[in-house]
Amino acid sequence: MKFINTNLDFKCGRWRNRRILILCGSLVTIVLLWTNFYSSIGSSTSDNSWGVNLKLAAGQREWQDSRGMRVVVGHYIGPSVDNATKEMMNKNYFAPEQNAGHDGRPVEIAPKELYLMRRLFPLHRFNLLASDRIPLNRTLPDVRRPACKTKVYVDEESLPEVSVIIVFHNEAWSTLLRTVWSVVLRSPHSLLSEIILVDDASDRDFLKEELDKAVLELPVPVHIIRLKTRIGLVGARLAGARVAVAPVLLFLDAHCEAAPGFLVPLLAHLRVSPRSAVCPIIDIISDETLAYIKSFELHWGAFNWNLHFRWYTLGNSELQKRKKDMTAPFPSPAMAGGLFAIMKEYFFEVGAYDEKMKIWGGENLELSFRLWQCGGKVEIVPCSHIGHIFRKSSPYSFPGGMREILSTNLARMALVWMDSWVDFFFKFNPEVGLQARGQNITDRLILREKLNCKNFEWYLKNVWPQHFFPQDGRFFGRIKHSESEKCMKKPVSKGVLGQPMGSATLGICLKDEDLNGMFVMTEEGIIMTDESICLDAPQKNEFEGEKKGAVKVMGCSGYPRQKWSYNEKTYQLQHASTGQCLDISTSSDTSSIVLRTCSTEKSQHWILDSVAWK
Ligand code: UD2
Ligand code: MN
Repeated sequence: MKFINTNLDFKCGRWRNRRILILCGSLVTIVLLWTNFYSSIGSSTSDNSWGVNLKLAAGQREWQDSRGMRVVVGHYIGPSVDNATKEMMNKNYFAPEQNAGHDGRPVEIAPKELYLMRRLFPLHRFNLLASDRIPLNRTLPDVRRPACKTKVYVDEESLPEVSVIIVFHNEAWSTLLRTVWSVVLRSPHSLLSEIILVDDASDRDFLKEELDKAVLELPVPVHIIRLKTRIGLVGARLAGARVAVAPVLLFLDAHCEAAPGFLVPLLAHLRVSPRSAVCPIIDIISDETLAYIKSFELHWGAFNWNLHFRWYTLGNSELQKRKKDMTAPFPSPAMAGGLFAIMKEYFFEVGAYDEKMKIWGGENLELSFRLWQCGGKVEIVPCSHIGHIFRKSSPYSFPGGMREILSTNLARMALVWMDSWVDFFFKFNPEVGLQARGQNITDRLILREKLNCKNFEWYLKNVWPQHFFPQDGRFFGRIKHSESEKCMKKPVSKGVLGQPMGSATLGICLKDEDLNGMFVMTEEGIIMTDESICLDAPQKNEFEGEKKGAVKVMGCSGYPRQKWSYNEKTYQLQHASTGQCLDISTSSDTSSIVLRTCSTEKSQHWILDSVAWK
């Protein structure tokens, strides 16, 4: 797996590390772990935050990455605001200090204020005290690649204008208004028609008249739409989109900060690619310190077997394509969901959103599948950067129950777009399958028909050929070591991307309904499993010393060292680039998997034990 050098410089020291970003500053050390961000439905083993820190909170799990760095991944514990009084919730704590958070730097909280900081944190599940110190117009580092800074866009003045749509439910004053100000301060005003704020039935006092007054100070038209009852982000975004006057819609979460030069590259790309949802690189605003942190650029968005959104490193073939022009927009199988621009006319033509998706979740994959399958695209524009506060848990309520809502949204999306793979999804996530019963998806199926959309098999094959889902012609099931009757097992420790990584080992064979025990073998001989991890062994010339013959499980790269072939007669699994066979190590008690010269030894017998996936 390849990691990029992110060259962070926050003035308090320079750190270059290929695998982790360590942010200096007195308060925290942050290990960035790009993972998914929403709850694993029905599973307590979910790992689902975007940004990660080192403090363990209730309901969080912890792993060591392969270098022993501790990483913590939270999950959606919401709802509720722990012990917050009504008075606390309704108070606006905004009290900016001139240079706080200047240039995207972390905010330091004095020891005597730590108590207050901790009291306020649960209100929004980010450091409200820090956010409320930072002026609305703080400066940010220009994190773009040098080639992006000098890139010339033809006919910039004649780009289509944009309506920016920001939906919120009980957002903090400082983050909401900093989102708005960052857009205003960093956009050419000739291209910015309006900003539409859609209040999804917030109940905080300061989001009423006080907000009405505050937006009057802005030098561009800002409209506020107030929804009477809470409907969730899909309904709220639609309410904004319907009244937008500009040809382009730009959706943003309510806790973003647009970075220098973010707008023109998005609009310029829509001009050449009008049937596309174009996404910026989403940088990280730390939930602990509010520092602005440049994020990885060599990733694209997709999802795992449980349909949780994930960032994965680009494989070798995509990297080669991107290397030709690192400023060029590139396709992505899926979008994160919150930050994208799209032509208004096309957005409605392609079916906008599924209005029956309530509150939060699932709409990002639904839109991504629909775009790709119905002749459109999802693309990432690497010259556009916008920061977002990634939280480890959701601060607001999910009326009707979080699991029910998420399961319903995901079930609707899968039923409409995923064809045979809906069976795979429901089979291994029965609680989502349960929620699928009684869903009326007729409207969406008519839309799919009307738009003459392609099927999910086409999507997987063409948009995401590196996918690790089962499909016809691929083996799916357990890989069993015949002599010991044990099965190949995924390592529990996680690497920087949140993907399991480490030595390949054997463990007890898991049941048919347990996805953790399943592997896929492709026709090309790649042995892979959930989270885009592959069975990997070094090339011959790398075989030296103690690591001799070590077989690992790590991020799929597309390199020959991850190719294997299975001989049905001899039961051997042979490594393509070394010609050696998969065996187990007798010296260790953990039954690790190794490569050895192929022989007639029974310890080299493996059974590909198929499990039905649909
Ligand atoms: C991500 C997306 C988010 C959305 C979500 C899946 C990014 C950066 N964020 O989660 O946009 O696609 O995945 O649904 O890609 N909100 C309402 N009403 C509600 C709930 C939320 O208006 O009932 C607002 C909320 O105030 C925020 C936006 O919707 O401005 C997104 O919610 P989030 O920030 O909790 O979602 P996030 O970033 O975890
Ligand atoms: Mn968000």
